[in-house]
Amino acid sequence: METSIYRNTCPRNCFGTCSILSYVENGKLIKVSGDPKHGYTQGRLCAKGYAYTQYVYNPSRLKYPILQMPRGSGNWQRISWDQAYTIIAEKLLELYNRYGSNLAAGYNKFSGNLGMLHYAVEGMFNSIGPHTKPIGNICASSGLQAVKASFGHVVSPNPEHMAGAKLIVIWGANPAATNIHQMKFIFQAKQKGAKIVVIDPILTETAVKADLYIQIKPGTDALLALGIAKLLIQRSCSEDFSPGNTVGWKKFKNYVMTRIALDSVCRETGIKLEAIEELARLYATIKPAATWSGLGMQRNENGRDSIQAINSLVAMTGNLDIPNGGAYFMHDDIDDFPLALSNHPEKKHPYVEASRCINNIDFALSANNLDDPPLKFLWIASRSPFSQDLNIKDWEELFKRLELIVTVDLYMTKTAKYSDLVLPAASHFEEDDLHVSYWHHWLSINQKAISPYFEAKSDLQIARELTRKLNELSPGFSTFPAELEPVDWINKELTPDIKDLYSLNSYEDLLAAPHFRKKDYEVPAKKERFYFYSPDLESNLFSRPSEYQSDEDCSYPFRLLSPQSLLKIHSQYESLTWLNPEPEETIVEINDEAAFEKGIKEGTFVSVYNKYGSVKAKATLNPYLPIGIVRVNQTSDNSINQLIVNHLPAVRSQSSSNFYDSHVDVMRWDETYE
Ligand SMILES: Nc1nc2c(c(=O)[nH]1)N[C@H]1C(S)=C(S)[C@@H](COP(=O)(O)OP(=O)(O)OC[C@H]3O[C@@H](n4cnc5c(=O)[nH]c(N)nc54)[C@H](O)[C@@H]3O)O[C@H]1N2
Ligand SMILES: Nc1nc2c(c(=O)[nH]1)N[C@H]1C(S)=C(S)[C@@H](COP(=O)(O)OP(=O)(O)OC[C@H]3O[C@@H](n4cnc5c(=O)[nH]c(N)nc54)[C@H](O)[C@@H]3O)O[C@H]1N2
Ligand code: SF4
Ligand SMILES: [Mo]
Repeated sequence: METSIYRNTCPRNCFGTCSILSYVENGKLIKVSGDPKHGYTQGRLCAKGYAYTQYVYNPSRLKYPILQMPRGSGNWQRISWDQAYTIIAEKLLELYNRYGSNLAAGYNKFSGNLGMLHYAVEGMFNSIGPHTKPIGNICASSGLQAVKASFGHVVSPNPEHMAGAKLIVIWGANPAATNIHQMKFIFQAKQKGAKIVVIDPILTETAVKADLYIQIKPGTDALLALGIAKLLIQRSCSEDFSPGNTVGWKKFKNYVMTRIALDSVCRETGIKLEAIEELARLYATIKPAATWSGLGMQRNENGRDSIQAINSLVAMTGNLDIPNGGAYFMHDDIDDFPLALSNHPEKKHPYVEASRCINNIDFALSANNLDDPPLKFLWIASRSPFSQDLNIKDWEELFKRLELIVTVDLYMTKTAKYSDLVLPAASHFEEDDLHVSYWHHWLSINQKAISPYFEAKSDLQIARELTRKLNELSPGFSTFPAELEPVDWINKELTPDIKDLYSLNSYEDLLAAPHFRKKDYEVPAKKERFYFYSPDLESNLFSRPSEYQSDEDCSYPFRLLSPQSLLKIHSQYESLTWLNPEPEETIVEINDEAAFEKGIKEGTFVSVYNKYGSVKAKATLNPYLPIGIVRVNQTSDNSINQLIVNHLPAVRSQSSSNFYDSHVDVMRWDETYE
């Protein structure tokens, strides 16, 4: 039997953006493997990647458009695509007539598929004119702001060069779970004698591989970095540092020397002076040092300060502009591209000038506050807010107000279950796309390798077909160029500049191999201008729960951390038995002494609760966890996010969502009243 091989790209919100070789026989995907031509992933996938054949043919995948009447009843009825488009188009037209514009219609989209053609959702909404538009990045804004404040723009060195570092300091990232390809480069460095340091409140899978593990109280990394800076200055280790092309060194130095007291650093961070001195010694004596600020560190109120302070430490140790050194976070190579779908011009409206933007960090609350006109129609794609967002009660309230909720997904998520209409999305093997990473610097193609599963369609195909229906019912309603094929959109991204940047002659080159961005990353920050961190004198760098939470919110004894886990991507992959053989349970890890005091034993059911609600979970005791912290996994149906409430005002729109700033208590389930 003949086997055809295609190039795909894993589209998940993950550092790897792995290039995949897909083996197809008789129109069926029979196997996937890593693409050896990809310089970063070097022919490997993670376990989730290798499970893609099960993901594609999983019987629980959505097959047809379905309509639920009434919403939340579980009474689903299969309908045709034409019926689905008619319901949606008639509602959009009716709302336009009722309110005089499309502002009552909006969408919420995040990170299910990061391919460039998935901006079809944005393009489709732009094409109907001003609407209600989500902005902001709940995952990474604080860190991106910090990197911009330090460098003036977003920069992150080539991660392959970490293999040549002699010291690797990982703050608040857990690559052994979240970025397994990076572990290869970390181990290569280690084999050559590099020292690895991990700073994390949890003894993670990465931390156990470190030479030095520093257990820090969440939210206090800025203080630790400044404490180290003080030691370096006191010991004249930074004397040969030349401020050169930097701004604010004197002010920073003065701040550190006058405002940072090492005894309070130890007290607030929970770290012994010996450990702080040891890290200072490593920074002072080993070069090049690669420093990595993880996304986990910026899910609290101090995230931005932490990353800026750490970047300053990197600069003062002379590690910015040397090969194999540098400050890692993530980059924005994607902004080199025209992003033709996302930037498809908004259709002009006679008097409404532009779309109404609401910030994703508080999407549901902001949407509930809209009244002129209220939000009545919501399109959800690549997103499951009921399991992944915070402030879930606001989502419940919003759903009550909406007249039509359409969710496009591959699986029946918790959010889909509360929707009126659910449309089956194609998997990445069933569509064409183009991908860049936010971590490495490779561009790769995603080829359509198989026909869509049952009646599934790509987000782009849905945009094209809905456009036709809208224009059939109301000519000219949408300006979306429905006639363009996926390859046309890919070619729009491959401008002469992009072809030059990635050494491409044409689209076809990408069918042969992923291409590397040729801009030189050898020297990470290349004598960049650098702005030293100078917190204003009033700023409070101590571990503080969000100032936007009440004292009562913070009165519960355990800080709730719920970072990512190895065999899942957020709420995805729960039903893949190759990865998760048992039905996914909510697990709470608790320090054994803290558990003993509460009469909680290994494996018993407990209630994790605060004033916002309670989640039933199975307890597991972890003697390495600090007494004041519990760790809970992210699950789809019984999501711990029900307990995460944190309203940031609009002025804080540049922040990530503070997923790790909430507090809870835990009690035995048999002691609860339920
Ligand atoms: N397998 C898998 N991989 C993934 C994902 C997934 O769901 N599964 N998700 C992807 C996405 S979207 C993201 S954003 C990334 C995130 O990946 P990472 O950057 O690794 O971030 P997290 O997993 O959120 O958290 C990393 C660590 O930060 C620690 N931490 C929490 N608060 C603090 C603090 O105040 N200071 C310090 N020093 N550490 C702290 C946590 O204990 C945790 O161990 O992973 C991506 N990769
Ligand atoms: N408690 C807690 N909550 C968190 C975090 C945490 O650390 N702790 N991390 C946060 C972070 S870092 C992130 S990035 C967010 C992630 O938040 P989301 O982006 O909402 O997370 P996912 O679970 O990945 O959900 C994406 C959905 O998109 C669907 N999908 C996949 N491909 C496609 C496609 O091609 N088209 C369409 N229409 N849908 C598709 C998937 O099936 C899935 O249901 O979660 C945040 N929530
Ligand atoms: S989940 Fe991440 S590491 Fe795994 S295959 Fe996809 S991009 Fe690669
Ligand atoms: Mo994320």
